[in-house]
Amino acid sequence: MRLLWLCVATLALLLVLASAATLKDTPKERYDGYGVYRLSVKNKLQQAVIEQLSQLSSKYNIWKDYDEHSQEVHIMVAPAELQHFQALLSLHAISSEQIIENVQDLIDAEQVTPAADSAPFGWTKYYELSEIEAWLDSILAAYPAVTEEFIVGQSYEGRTIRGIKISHKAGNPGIFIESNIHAREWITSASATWFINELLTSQEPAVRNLAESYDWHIVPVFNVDGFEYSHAKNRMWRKTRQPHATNECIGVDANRNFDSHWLENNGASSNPCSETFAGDVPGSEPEAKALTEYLKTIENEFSVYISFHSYGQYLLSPYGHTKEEFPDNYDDLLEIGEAFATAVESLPYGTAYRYGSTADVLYVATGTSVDWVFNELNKKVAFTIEYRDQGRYGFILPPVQILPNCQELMAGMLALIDKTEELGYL
Ligand code: 0X9
Ligand code: ZN
Repeated sequence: MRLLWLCVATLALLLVLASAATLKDTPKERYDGYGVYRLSVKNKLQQAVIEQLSQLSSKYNIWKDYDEHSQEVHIMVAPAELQHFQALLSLHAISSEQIIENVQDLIDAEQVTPAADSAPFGWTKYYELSEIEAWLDSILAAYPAVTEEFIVGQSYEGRTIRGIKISHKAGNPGIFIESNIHAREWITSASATWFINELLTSQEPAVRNLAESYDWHIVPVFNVDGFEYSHAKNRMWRKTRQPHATNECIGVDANRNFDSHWLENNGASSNPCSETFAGDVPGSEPEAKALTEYLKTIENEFSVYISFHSYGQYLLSPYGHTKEEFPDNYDDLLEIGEAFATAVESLPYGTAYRYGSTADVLYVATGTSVDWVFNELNKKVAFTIEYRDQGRYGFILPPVQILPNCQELMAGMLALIDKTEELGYL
C-alpha cells in the first residue's frame, strides 16, 4: 500500500514538473502564412457560419466581430485551413478580401526599431511588462510630490496590477483610465504611458491645465498576465490566463466578465474557447473582481472613466447591452463624442473616429468594464476608445504610428474633458 502511494506521489510530482517545463520551454507561437480576411456578411446564415468557425479560435481567430454598420468581420486564418475556408466562403457566397497577407511578417517588422532607439524608454517601440513597470518606478521616483502608486489587486498568476495617481491638489475632480484589458492591444499601454509622461512633462498650457486641474488614476496594463503572455508566447493573445475547470481552452474575455447585464443578449459567449468567453460567473477573473472592488473604494474620487482598446477608431459610450435603449444623458455623450472626433480629425493625419453607443455603432457587448462603471457606479461619463487603425495592421500597429496615435489621443482627450466640463460633469 505504501509503495502504491509512493508511486502515485512520484507520478504527480513528475506531472507537475513536466507541465512547468513545457510552460517554460514552449516556443513562441508563430503566424507564418496566417492571413487576415475582411468578410462581407449579408445575412444571418452567413453570420452563423462565421460564428461556428470562430469557436476554433487557434485556427480561425476573430480580429473584429460583425457590426451592422460595416457588415464586416475581420478574421485571421491558419494556412492549413485556407482551402477549407475558401470552400466554405464560396459555398455560402460570402465575399472576402485579404487585408493582411502574412501576420508573422507584421510581427517581425514590429520588432525592428531604428538603431538610434537606445533610450531606456520612449514611444518608438513597444515594451514588455517588466520594462513598463521599471519605467513606472522611475516616474514615481522622479515626481514624488505629484505622483503616487496605487494597487488594483493581484492577477490570476499573482502579478500586481499597478496604477499611478497624478494629483496636483486636493479636491480635483478625478478621471480613471484603464488600459490593455485585452492583451494583444499593445498600442493601448504605449498610449497610456505616453499620456502619463505628457501630464508630467509637457509645457503646453492646455496640457498643464489638464494635468493640474484633475486627478488622474491610470492603470497602463490592466490584464498583466495576458500582456506578458502576448509578449512571451503568443502575440495574438486577448484574454486572461486562468484555466477553465473542465475545458482545455484558457482564459476569459475580461471585458465580458463584469457584473452588468452579464452574458445577456448574445453580447458575450458561454463557450470557453471563444475570444469573447464571459467566464462561468461574473467576476470569475481575479482581475475583474479586483478592479470592481478597487473602484468601489475610490468611488467618490472620480467622475469620468475611460477604457483604452484597439482597433477600429471609435469613441464608444454605453450602452453595450442593447441598442433598443439609450442612457438618459445620451445626447450629452454624443456631444462629447463629436468634440473628441472633430479634434482628432483636425490634426494633419485626418484620422476619422466614429462615436456613439457601443451597441449602436459597433455591436452588443455585455459585462464590459465601462458599462459596469456606468450602470453600477453611476458614473455618467464613461467611454471606450478604440485606437488606430481600421484593419490594415489591426492589433500589430507599427511602432512608427505610436506617436501619431498618441497625438490624436491628446487632441481628443483635451476636447473630451473640455466638453465634459462644459456640460457640468466635472
Ligand atoms: O469587444 C470589445 O470588448 C471591444 N472591442 S475590441 O475589438 N477592442 O475587443 C469593444 C467594447 C466596447 N464596449 C464597451 N466597453 N461598452
Ligand atoms: Zn479590446
